[in-house]
Amino acid sequence: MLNLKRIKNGKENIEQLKKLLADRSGNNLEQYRQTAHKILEAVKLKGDQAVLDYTARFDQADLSAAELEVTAAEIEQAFAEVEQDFIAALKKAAFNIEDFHTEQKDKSWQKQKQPGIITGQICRPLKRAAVYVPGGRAAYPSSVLMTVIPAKVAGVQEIIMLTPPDKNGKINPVILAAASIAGVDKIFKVGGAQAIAAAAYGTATIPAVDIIVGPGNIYVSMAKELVFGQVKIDMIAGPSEIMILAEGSSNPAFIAADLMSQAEHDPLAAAILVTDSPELITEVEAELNQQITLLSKKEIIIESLNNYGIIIEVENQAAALEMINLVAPEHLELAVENPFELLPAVENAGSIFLGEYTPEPIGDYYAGPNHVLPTNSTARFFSPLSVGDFVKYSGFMHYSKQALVEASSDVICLAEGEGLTAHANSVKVRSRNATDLDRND
Ligand code: HSO
Ligand code: ZN
Repeated sequence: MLNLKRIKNGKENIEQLKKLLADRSGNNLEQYRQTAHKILEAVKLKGDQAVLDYTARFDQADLSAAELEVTAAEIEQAFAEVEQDFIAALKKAAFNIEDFHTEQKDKSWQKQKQPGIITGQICRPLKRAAVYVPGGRAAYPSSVLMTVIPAKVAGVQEIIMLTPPDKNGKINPVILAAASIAGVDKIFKVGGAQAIAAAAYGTATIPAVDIIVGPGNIYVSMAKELVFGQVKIDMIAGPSEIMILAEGSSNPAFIAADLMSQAEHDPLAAAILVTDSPELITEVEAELNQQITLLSKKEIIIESLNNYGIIIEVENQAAALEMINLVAPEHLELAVENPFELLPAVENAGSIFLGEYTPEPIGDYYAGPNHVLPTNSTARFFSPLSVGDFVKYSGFMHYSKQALVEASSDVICLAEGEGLTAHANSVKVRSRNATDLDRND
């Protein structure tokens, strides 16, 4: 039933594999981009009215502007509808995520390089952030925690959430509960490109923000790309990926289970095993076929594994690590006995899971590191969502009169070298005045 692709160590095979993974995002995006553009323009022009019209058309929810914002009563009602155990688990996860992200906080600093010269950097939170939460199948309360908590830790003053309503104008109660636990300030019932437009440009009801984060469908992704520059955005996430490095002594049941844990997200998700043990490969394949019978998302997993399930057989661990760095997977499990020994050799991976008892889902939900991660080989240069995404920096400097005089000949030389005599003059008028230093120093 399951038929994963088998490839052998070799650069040309890896290039082919990377192409297979990259092609998952599809090539014909132009028509989505155009639709997103049309929606952005309409919301820019007509504000709330356009938001309400699109919500009626795409979500079949008839709302007035006054009904766009979720009320305190609706949140209270949501808590009443969600299981107590689920709330308690969300709170524990939120605690771990906050604890982890607190370590990421950056500080402002200044230093006196020499008498009369101070340089420094101010780190400030962005004022307003919007977190997008998709509706339907991909509405994950864990993603609410992962996107809101870093903003909170950064000190963002106002965090709004945007999420599409169902046709009765309701929001999934677990999403509301997670938003409240994470500390969202306002929640608006709007989804799709119209939500991104509202947050980028602002409407009478929805405030314009400085950054929009969170995954969404293709229209949301296109809209985010189009408003980039008007506001900041996080990366555009593609279908999920997991890569597992295993050895002969690894437990095949664990590996099969973890490959399928990511495959269940999306028929386009990719699951890759890399190992130097042919015996393990046979055992993992047997486990996959056995375990799948028990899983509720069988169809998705089968489609995903048959198209993007890949087993790479390598000669040794060094070759496996080379493959990993070439693929730059979103999630990497080092399901080996001494994972910490291999860690320094991992250059490209979004999130790394060390040891057989650290399955990927512990990171999806609970351990603390962020699960909004770079996909599609972009872990080569992108990072997980972090507190750093919600802050900005200003540099600053101070020169005393004497320090400026001392630097003046260099600066004048550089300015004149660029042909910018007004720049040179701005230094000259001061150093000329300052030659009589004992006057007021
Ligand atoms: N593995 C997904 C995140 C997620 N998993 C949410 C379960 N819920 C992308 O990192
Ligand atoms: Zn997941």
